[in-house]
Amino acid sequence: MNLTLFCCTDSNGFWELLTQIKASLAQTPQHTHDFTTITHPPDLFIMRRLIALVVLALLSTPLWAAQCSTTVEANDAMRFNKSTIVVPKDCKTFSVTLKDTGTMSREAMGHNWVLSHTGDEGAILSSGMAAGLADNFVKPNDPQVIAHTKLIGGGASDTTTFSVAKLKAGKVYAFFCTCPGHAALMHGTLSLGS
Ligand SMILES: [Cu+2]
Repeated sequence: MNLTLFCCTDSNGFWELLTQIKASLAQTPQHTHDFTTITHPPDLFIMRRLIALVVLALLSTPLWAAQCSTTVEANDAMRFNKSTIVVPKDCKTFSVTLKDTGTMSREAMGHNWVLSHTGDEGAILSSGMAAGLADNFVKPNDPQVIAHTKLIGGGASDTTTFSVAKLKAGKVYAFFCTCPGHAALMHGTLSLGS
């Protein structure tokens, strides 16, 4: 079988590969039962070929596609499971899903995920505390907030999506939870990748 591995930038590669696979299968030599020689059992031969085809098909999938979303977990110990996020610059938008893996209620141990310029964090925490639980501890329409999820409790999740055009290369942004007292532990940085 003579298959060509396609460069990952060739979007037609997968279909061309399938065409080659089809042609190759048509040329598969017929195994006859000859009791004087030992040959592969036909089933094993076909199985090996199918496995090889699956591997080749996987190799031709678009591995270059940018990952334009991520999930951040928050827990009852007041922690995020990520401290850095890098946004691929090829993404038009980027989504962050906050997932609360704890069991405590939103009122007792609620968490959100808020993104801002690093210098704006203090003001956002203050105005968020004033806004209160009903507003997810984020001042409504706060221009300093680049993106934010709702405040969620154990078992819940929420997603926020923002335009990557809002991020500048070489700049470091802060993400944090604005539930009062949480940001000291629930804090990380986000930046635009190369
Ligand atoms: Cu929190």
